[in-house]
Amino acid sequence: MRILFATGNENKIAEAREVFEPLGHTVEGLIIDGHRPNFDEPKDLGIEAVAEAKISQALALIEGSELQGSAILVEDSGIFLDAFPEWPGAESSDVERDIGLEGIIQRVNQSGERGTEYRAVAILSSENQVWKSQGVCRGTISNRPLGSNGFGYDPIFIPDEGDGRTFGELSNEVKNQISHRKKVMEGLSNLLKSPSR
Ligand code: ITT
Repeated sequence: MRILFATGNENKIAEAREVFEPLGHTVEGLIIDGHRPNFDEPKDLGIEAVAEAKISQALALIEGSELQGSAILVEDSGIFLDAFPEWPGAESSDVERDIGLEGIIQRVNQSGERGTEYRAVAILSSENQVWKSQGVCRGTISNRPLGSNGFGYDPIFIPDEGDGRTFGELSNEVKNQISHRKKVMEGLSNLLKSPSR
């Protein structure tokens, strides 16, 4: 299946490829009139609502074009700090921009609670069928940013399933074995393989 991923984040595309390509699918960014489309995101309603909003807008955009009927993938994700329920969540990229990773570490230090998780919701739609999946990756927030691999919060995220290093320090290969994105994309690929399809 040729999957068009409606995202402006190249890292997400690379991570989705790692899961889908070994299964014989291709993944590329959705481009309309030469541009990655921008979507209205109801961030106050959470990542699942944002993913739902992205898929309906993406499907509306390709209706009537030569892309109609293509497999469209969307994903919304964020980091959730145990100390602050549902925060930053769907606002993760805005909060990262506004207070930075140091600002996050400061708040975590003040709270004394270092537990956290990445969550992702992905939706795939093809030929009037829709599949939805969720992925979670538990971890703790480090005392300082370490490493430059990955993106976003990776330099301060120490996955429980790792060896004590941050995702920023671990290779993309290791991240892609245990991350929320790996889990959410694997969930979708399992649904695609299931006999009910
Ligand atoms: P699209 O909406 O265009 O797909 P985006 O980067 O804006 O791309 P989101 O709205 O889903 O993506 O926001 C995800 C944010 O959550 C991202 O910018 C990071 O701040 C954080 N995040 C999610 N997954 C992450 C990961 O694997 N590593 C590091 N940070 C991540």
